[in-house]
Amino acid sequence: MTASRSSAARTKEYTGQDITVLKGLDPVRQRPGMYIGTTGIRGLHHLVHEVVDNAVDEAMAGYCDRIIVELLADGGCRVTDNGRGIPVDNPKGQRRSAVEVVLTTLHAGGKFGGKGYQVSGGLHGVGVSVVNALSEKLIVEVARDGKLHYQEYERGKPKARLKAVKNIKRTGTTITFWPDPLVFTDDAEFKFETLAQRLREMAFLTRALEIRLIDQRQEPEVKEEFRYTGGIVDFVKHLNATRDQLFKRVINFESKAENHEFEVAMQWTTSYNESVFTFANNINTHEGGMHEEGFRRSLTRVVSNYAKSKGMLKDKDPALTGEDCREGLTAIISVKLRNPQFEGQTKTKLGNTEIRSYVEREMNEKFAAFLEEHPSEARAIANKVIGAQRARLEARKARDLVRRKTLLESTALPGKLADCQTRDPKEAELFIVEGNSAGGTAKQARARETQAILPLRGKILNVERARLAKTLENKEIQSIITAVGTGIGEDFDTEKCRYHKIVCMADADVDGSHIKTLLLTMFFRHMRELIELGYIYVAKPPLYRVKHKGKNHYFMTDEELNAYRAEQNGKVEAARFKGLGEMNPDELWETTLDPEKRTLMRVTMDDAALAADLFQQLMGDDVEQRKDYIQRNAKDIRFLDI
Ligand code: 0RA
Repeated sequence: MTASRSSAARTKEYTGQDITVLKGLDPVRQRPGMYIGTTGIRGLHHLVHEVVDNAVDEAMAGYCDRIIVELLADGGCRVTDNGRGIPVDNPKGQRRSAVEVVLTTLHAGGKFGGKGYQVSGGLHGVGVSVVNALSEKLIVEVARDGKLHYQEYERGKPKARLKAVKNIKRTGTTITFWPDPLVFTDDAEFKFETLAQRLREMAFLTRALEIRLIDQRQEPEVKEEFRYTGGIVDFVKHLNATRDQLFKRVINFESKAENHEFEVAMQWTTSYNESVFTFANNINTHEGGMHEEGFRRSLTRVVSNYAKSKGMLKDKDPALTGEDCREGLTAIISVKLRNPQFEGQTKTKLGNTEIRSYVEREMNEKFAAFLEEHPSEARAIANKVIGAQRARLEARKARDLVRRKTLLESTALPGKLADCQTRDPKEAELFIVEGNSAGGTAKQARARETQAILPLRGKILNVERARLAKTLENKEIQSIITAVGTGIGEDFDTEKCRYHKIVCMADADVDGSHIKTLLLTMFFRHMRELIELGYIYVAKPPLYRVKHKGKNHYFMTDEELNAYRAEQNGKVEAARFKGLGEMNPDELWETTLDPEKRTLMRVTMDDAALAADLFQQLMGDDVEQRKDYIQRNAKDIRFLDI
C-alpha cells in the first residue's frame, strides 16, 4: 500500500461525529500534559520559562537587557522585562489588541513572522497563551507608546479589554500569573534553586543580559542576580572553577552566517571527564545532535593532525579517538538557527544536518589556527589526549582481563546478586541496596518474579577522581556493571541492559546520601544513557513508623508526621527508622518495594551542565568547597533533578 492510500484510509476512520472541535485555549486545559509535560513541579516551572523565554527573545533581538522574576508570597510569579512591550494595537482584521491575541491564541506567542530566530523546540515555545490557560488569574501590563496598558484574565478568559491606565515613559512587559490549583498537583511549588539554575544558564547564553530572581515567599526575601559579560566563556570558567585547568585561557570562536550562528567556548582540565554541553537557540540539547557531531568530528581531526604534524604522534601509532580528545574537556557549544528540528526521546537532539557541516568547517579552520598560534596551549592539549589514549589502551587490557575472568568463573553474574526470574528487561527491576544486612532483608522481602537485589558492601569508588581502568578494578563497580549487563566504556550498549528500572536504595542519612551520590556519579559518568532513557531511580523509604489501633502508618517527612499527629490530637508514638536494616521484610516490602505503595523518584537529565557542576562540587578535588556544599545542602542533596 502506498503512503497516500494509507493516510486516506486513516482519514476515513476519523470522519464524522466523534470529532469534537476544540476552540481557543480549551485543549490546553483539557490536556495540559501535551503542552507543559507534567502538572507537577516541572510543568509549573515550565510556565515561568515560557514567559522568560519570550523576554529573552526580546533580549536576543537587542531590545531588552533586564529580566526580573519574582516569586510572590501568595504563590504567584511575576516576570518583568524592559523590552519593547507586546504590541497593544489591534492586528489587521481583529477587534482586540495584539496583547490579547498573543495571550489567547495557541502558538501565537512569537513575533508575527518577524526577524530573529524563533525558539520552538519540543515543549518549548508553546506560547504565553498556555501560561494564561493554566493560570487561575493572569495580569498583563505593557508599557509602550507612552502609556501603561493593563488587562486581567481568569483561566485564559479576558475579564475586560486591554486598557491604558496611566502615562509612562519606559517600555516593557510585565506578566504576573497565579498557576491554577485545579490543574497543578498539590505539592507543586516553585523551587528557587531549580529556577535559579535555568536562569543562570540563560544569562550565560545571552551575554550581558541581566536576570534577577527574587523569592518573596521568604522573610527576608532571597535574591540572586545573573549577568555575564563574557557569555559562554564565563560559563566554561564557572564550570571549571573547581577543577585544575590545563591552561588559563578559554578558547572561544564565533561565526555568523545568513541562516545560522555558532559559538564555542572550551578549556581542558586535568580531570578525566568530558563536560561538553550543547545548546540550540538557548535550549539545552541534552541528547546532542548535529552541532555536537560537527564539533566532535572536527575536534578529533584537528587535534590528531596537530599531534602528527609536531611529531608527537607517529604514523605507526594507533589513532586518537574522540574520547581521547575530549578527556578533561569542558565546552559549551551554542548554535542559533532559523528552523531548529528537535528530535530524540526527549526532543532535545538537534536534527538539522546543515549545522553539522557548518560547525565542522568553522572549527576546522579556527581551531587549527588557534593551535598554530598558541603553541604552549596546543602542546598541553596534545599531551593530555595522548595520555588519555595510553590510559584507554591500558583500560582495554584491564577489561579484557575482567571479561576473561568471568568467562573462567563460568557465571557472568555476581554472586551477591539475587536475580529475578523474568528475563524481560521491561518488567525487571534491580535494587542496589546499601549494606549487607539491608540487602539480606530486601532479598526476603522482594517479589522474586520481577525484583532483583544487589547488596553493596560499604562505599563504592568515587569515579569522579578515577580513570576508567581504575574504576574497573573496583569490585563493587564490577558487580554493578555485570548485573546491569550493558558493559562499559567502548563496549557500553543500552540494548543489553537487563533491567529497565535500576533503583538506588540507601538509608535516609548522610552516609546514605553519600552512597546515592556515588552511585549516581557512576551512572552519570559511565552509563549516562541509562539516565537519559529514564531507567535510573532512587527509592524513598519512609522515615517514621506509627502504630495506631493495630495498624502501621509510614511517613516520609516530619511535616507528614506532624500533620498526622495533629489529626489524631493526642499521643502518637512514632519510631524513627535509622536505616533500611531496621525494617523487617514485611515492612520493607510494604514501604519501599511494593509497586503499589512505594515512592520511586526517577533521575532525569534535566540540567546536565548543572548536574555535572554539582557533582564536581561534591566529588571533585576541592575539599573545602565540597565541605561547604554539603553543609549548605545536608538535608537536600539534589545533584540531579531527583
Ligand atoms: C510580539 C511582537 C513584538 C514583541 C513581543 C511580541 C513581545 C512579547 C513578550 C512577552 C514577554 N515580553 C515580551 N516582549 C515582547 C515586537 C514588538 C515591536 O515590533 O515593537
